[in-house]
Amino acid sequence: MKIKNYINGEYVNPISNNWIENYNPSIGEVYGQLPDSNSQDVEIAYKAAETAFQSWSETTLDERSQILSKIAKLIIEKLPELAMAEAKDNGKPIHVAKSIDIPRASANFQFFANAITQFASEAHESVGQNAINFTLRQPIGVVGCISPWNLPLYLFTWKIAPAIAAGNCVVAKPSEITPMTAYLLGEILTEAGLPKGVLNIIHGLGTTTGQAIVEHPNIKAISFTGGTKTGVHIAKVAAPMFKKLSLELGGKNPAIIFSDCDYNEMLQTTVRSSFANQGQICLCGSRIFVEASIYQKFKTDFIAAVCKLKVGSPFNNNTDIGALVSKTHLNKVKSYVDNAEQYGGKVVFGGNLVAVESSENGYYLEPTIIEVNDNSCILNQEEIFGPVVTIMPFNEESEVLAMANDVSYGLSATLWTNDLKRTMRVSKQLDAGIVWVNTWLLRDLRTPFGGMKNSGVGREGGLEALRFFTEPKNICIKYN
Ligand code: TXE
Repeated sequence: MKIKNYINGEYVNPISNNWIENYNPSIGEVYGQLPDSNSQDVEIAYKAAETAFQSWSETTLDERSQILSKIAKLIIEKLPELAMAEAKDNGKPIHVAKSIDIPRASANFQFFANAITQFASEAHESVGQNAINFTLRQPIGVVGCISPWNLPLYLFTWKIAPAIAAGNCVVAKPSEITPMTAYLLGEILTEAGLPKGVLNIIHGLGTTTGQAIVEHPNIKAISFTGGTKTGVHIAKVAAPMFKKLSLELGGKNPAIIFSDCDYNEMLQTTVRSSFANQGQICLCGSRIFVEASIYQKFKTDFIAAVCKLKVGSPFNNNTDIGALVSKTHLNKVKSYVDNAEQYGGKVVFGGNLVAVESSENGYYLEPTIIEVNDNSCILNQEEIFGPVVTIMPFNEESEVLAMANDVSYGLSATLWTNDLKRTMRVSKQLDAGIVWVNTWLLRDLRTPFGGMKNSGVGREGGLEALRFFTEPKNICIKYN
């Protein structure tokens, strides 16, 4: 199975005719190839986007909205095929792809199909000066969207939908580790009648294809989701060209549990916030702080609940934890577990590789709980990004706040308490772009999404995304 680039509305081979192997992580085997695109392919994609821009930027909002809605509908029509492709490419349980990833990809298009019809800008009357100012929000031109492997179609569409809704043309690159659903999206774009060149999907490595997009002098904005190290690199390359940048990077999110919370709901949700998608979500709560008075009970109950999670093939409907995305990633995650003791932690549950029947070479790891007693340890400071969490007791609100914030990241935080005053006090002081109180990953697509500190710059979602993908121009008109 050969994946191709989607440029100017056509599937094409890479110029070099070089290919990269694509793995099925659930069995640890190569099952296809994807283009190893270079800067020439990026240039062709750029040219197609540039050519399409004038006409696309002048389409009516209604027309754009209808095409985006059509894409959303077609994604739902092809849900079984897309979910199967996502599970095979990424290792996630197929029921998760069916109920979360693919519906959300569709929702991203539908949301921005609606949002663009409601997008408005400001006007300012210069009182006493006989002048009126208004802000014209124009599309930027050709923009670059680069996405990661953990939620492949979900995060890819979260960028490209607002970009095209706002009237831009796009050169987009999905992760080379999970290219399949972005490839399949090409057919949907054609079927929905998206004009040629508006969205070009190009495959390849980050260091070549991704780098060529970021380096391209006429691609004027980059929306990136991925690792913090890559984000730092992209920021350095883009800064001298003054590109607009939206960077959604890693997280090391605290889950703070006070004894007055609704215990059962907290327990159930904490299992999910720890291990959903094999723990490979930047929003997972990977540092769990529990008030000392309920710590021992929590530890016992949490272990008992996690013990019930089934590690298995993504294609079994009763699988809770599928395969990790790649061998390299599995090795990275496992090395934290293997070195847990040296890092000051104690594995209290899990930690072993799992040999799944008839998929013995797949990349499976038990959900793992590590008890720590010092927030400054590596296990609490570095993003592990797998089915591994740490647990630790605390005594005081001020103490847990200090620990929650004592980390280089600032993406999200989860707070469990029924005390309203504490909710506000703690939420205001947390270094996080998103705080969930008594819930986790409850998403409203209108809200700003993104992080502080090393978790990135800029916000996606709702009007924030449409503002990012447009250039504000103030027009001042004097009258007598
Ligand atoms: O991500 P990369 P990796 C974290 C997680 C993980 C670590 C590394 O901790 O272990 O990052 O993962 C493209 N110019 N997250 O190495 O490399 C790349 O091709 C332009 C958190 O897999 O950042 C892919 O499309 N693009 C994260 C995308 O960047 C480049 C989700 C992301 O890959 C590039 C994933 C370059 N020089 C990992 N180098 C989250 N925030 O959710 C790479 N890319």
